[in-house]
Amino acid sequence: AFTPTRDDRFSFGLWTVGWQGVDVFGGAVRPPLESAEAIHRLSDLGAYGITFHDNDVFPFGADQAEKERHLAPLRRALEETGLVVPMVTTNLFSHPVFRDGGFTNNDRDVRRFALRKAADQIDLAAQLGAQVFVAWGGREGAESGAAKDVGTALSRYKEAFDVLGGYVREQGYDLRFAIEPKPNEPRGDILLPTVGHALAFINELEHPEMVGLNPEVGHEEMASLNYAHGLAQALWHGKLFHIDLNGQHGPRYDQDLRFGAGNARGAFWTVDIVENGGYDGPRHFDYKPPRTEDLDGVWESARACMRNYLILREKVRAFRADPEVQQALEDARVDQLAVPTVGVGESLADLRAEPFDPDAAGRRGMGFERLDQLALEHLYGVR
Ligand code: 3MF
Ligand code: MG
Ligand code: MG
Ligand code: MG
Repeated sequence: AFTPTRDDRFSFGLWTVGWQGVDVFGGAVRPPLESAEAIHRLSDLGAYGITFHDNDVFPFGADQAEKERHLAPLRRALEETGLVVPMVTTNLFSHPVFRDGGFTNNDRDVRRFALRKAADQIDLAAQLGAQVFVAWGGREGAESGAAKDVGTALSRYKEAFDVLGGYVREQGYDLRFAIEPKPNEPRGDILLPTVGHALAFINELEHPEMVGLNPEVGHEEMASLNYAHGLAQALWHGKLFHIDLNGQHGPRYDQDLRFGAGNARGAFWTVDIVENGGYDGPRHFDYKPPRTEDLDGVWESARACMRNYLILREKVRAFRADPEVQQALEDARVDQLAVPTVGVGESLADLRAEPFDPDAAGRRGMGFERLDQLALEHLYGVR
């Protein structure tokens, strides 16, 4: 029952299953994974797409011929499997040249290089039919105070999106940008740390309609924020262009657990908003198979991301279809929130003239505990 099909539109970053386990305390625990192999395995498991950074596929500094040598097997695997590439992104964080970031590096020559590197990857995105270009500015930030003039850095950040957006328009590419917020790691503090910061930033761009968000579960939860609420607000602004699904236990390092592990209750509400909130993009996983795992464990965890999503989708559907839940929603007056507070033709004068007994209204309970218990019982599998 919980076997994914292409219609479920599950996608994975090549850097997820391809992560060799290099972390700050130790080196690789797994061999490198060829992109063609990853594509075939993910296809067999039921995914419909893959995503990648430029340097997940070809080395930093590769010339056109070397790029093509690495892209050829990827293109072939895509053809053989029918997998698509809904999103690509640029690595502006691994090479030492990006030690102080790309688009907001204090060094102007590095910023110019970062723009060229991103533009090259935009061309590839268009060639592969990707519709979303993710920008995770992991090295855009600081560890200390005076080192980064934040306002000026935001001006350069804006400049980057304006220039790259202009390029996409000039070329006539069907491509939109999605900013991926993260509060910290690898920088002590990263610019555009949350969904809210990024939403406000987008309003200052030359073409705000071209730029939206790619929120990640773990990144919002690292900031103790509610991911499902972040998605809901991004949707409300028409800005949910892409998502990074994974698992996280509270505010600590970026755990990148498989989806459904970590905050399971949060995952339930995440699936609820993804399924019912009007999002129609890929269900994209950005997780890391833990370092404990060999390659079998890698595929087990990739399978589990999709399986957990489908399990939760079934639970969410059962929750929404449950007549007792529908009654509890009504008792909780959730539907009444949709009624405008001031009626058509009314003014504040009408509200001022209205009789109201706050003490009586203050005695009304909201019934939310009953409603939430029903949700938990669906999640815990007893309903
Ligand atoms: C880091 C991330 C990134 C981004 C990726 C763009 C390496 O915490 O989440 O993964 O998701 O750069 O998609
Ligand atoms: Mg991440
Ligand atoms: Mg993460
Ligand atoms: Mg991510």
